[in-house]
Amino acid sequence: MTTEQHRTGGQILVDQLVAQGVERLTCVPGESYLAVLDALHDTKVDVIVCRNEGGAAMMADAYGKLTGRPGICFVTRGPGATNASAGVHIAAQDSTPLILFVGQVARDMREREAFQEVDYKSFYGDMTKWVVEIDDARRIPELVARAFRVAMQGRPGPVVVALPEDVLTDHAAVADAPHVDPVEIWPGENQMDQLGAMLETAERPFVLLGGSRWTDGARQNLKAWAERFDLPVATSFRRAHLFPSDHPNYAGDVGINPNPKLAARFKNSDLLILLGARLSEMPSSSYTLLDIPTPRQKLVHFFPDSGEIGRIYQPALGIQASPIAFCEALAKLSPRRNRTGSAAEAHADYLEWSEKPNDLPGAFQYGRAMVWLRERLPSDAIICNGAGNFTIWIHRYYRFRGFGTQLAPTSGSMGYGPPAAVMAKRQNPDRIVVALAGDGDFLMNGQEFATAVQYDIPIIVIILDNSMYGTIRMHQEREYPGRVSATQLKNPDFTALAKAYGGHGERVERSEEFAPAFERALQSKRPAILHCIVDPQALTPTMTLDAIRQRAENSAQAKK
Ligand SMILES: Cc1ncc(C[n+]2csc(CCOP(=O)(O)OP(=O)(O)O)c2C)c(N)n1
Repeated sequence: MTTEQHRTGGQILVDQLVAQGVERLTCVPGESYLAVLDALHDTKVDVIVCRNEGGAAMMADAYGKLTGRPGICFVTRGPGATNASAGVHIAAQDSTPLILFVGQVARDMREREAFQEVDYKSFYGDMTKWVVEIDDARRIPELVARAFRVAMQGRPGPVVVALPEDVLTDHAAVADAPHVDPVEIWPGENQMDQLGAMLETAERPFVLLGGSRWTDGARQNLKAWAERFDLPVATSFRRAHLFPSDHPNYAGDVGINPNPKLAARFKNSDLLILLGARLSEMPSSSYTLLDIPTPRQKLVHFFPDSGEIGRIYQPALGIQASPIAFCEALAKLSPRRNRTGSAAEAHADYLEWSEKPNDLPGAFQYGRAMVWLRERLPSDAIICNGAGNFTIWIHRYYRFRGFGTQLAPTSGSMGYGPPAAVMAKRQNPDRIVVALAGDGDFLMNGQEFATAVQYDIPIIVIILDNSMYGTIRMHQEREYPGRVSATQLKNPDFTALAKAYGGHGERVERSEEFAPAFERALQSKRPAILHCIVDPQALTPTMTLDAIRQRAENSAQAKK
């Protein structure tokens, strides 16, 4: 819609969102952007009002991950903006398109440290792709269209748009900007020929997928290519949904403490193809999997932004291309010799590693619950989580099959699961959406359970309660055995909390209680919490708390 009638800045802004196809957004209201809230009143945009800006921004990140279009989040100035930074940082490290609209003090008050004034360029400058403060209502269409493009184009990421209060109440006559789509970046033909030649001579090729800008179609093309060349394909930390785990070429998840056989296969490859992945600290086992700056194996790095190519690892062949484009180009590559790659062997290693969790101390076996979930949940169920040791079981024992089924921060931020689940279920009301959360993790953004109740969004939150910040306790026991400091938690009764919020709540103390409790949660058709009691000894799938402490004490003793 192009209109040049007089509108308020708030109306112009909301019309730009509608022009960009925004169907829903998240916010915590503030007096700094009332004119936007007023303009939203007359639209069909689904406005999800949240309880904390961190949760609101994480929901927007989840929208960006699910759709590839920017998640939109509105917050007020000052404390609203600083709270939201939790989600903005995730979007930055996870390469998620997101636009955070922030209220700002009126133009004539700037630079006085007016009420809740923040200099957004310096606060957000290092964490985002672009920060802009719109100081003329007539420029809203231009700058909002650019914000969408910047958020999606190249390597996606967050953009912050600051809105001085009086710009939003100003009137202007200005035309709307057109709908924008990110430019696809195509690999050159000679680059694809070079890749083809490298594949012909490679004996131990290995493919690692990661990053954003993927689509189901890109994944299909990639699968067909991997099958033709018999390539083992692994996924990067928290990107497991980029390849079906039940596919015979799937080699597993290169995350924290990967399968040693997978790490060895990775290291011993002679041709390593990174598709969309950055291979940052977590998936590279703290930068030990690949030599820096020159890997021993021939490295081919596809990435949608040339700024990332050769940033850490100097590739033999760098190709700037977006996943849709490069996967389409892969369709043209066919093997010229009969290949007997190592895909089947890699998949067998993966199955062996991920099949059966060990039993650990405690009446509730989290590992068994995870295996039950992987068998019970349909392939399109969406699994969300934040950070903590409880996620190790998800990465290792759950099998992500459908595209877009994993919503988890590669940035390792706690508190992501519940808000991400709210957005995932709002977007996909017919799919099962489960958030797994540690007891510490849940209370980082557990307030968004109220949002699920408010909008009748029946997510299921599974809380793994071991009465501590377990991950940090694990590190503490390794570095300072027996000196427990600031890692113990006294938790609320999460079942009662779920009920107090207006949801369904159940306590699970024994393994056999889990399945029926999950089914009842599903049948309740209400937001639900399953409060699962985990023995503090069950700290990792392979080592108890005591064993970790003992090992650290022994090695300290040996050093004396
Ligand atoms: C926002 C944020 N704050 C702090 C941390 C550091 N941190 C990583 S894991 C963790 C503990 C998680 O505890 P919990 O959720 O109870 O899960 P557990 O490790 O016990 O399974 C902490 C504090 C973080 N990753 N993110």
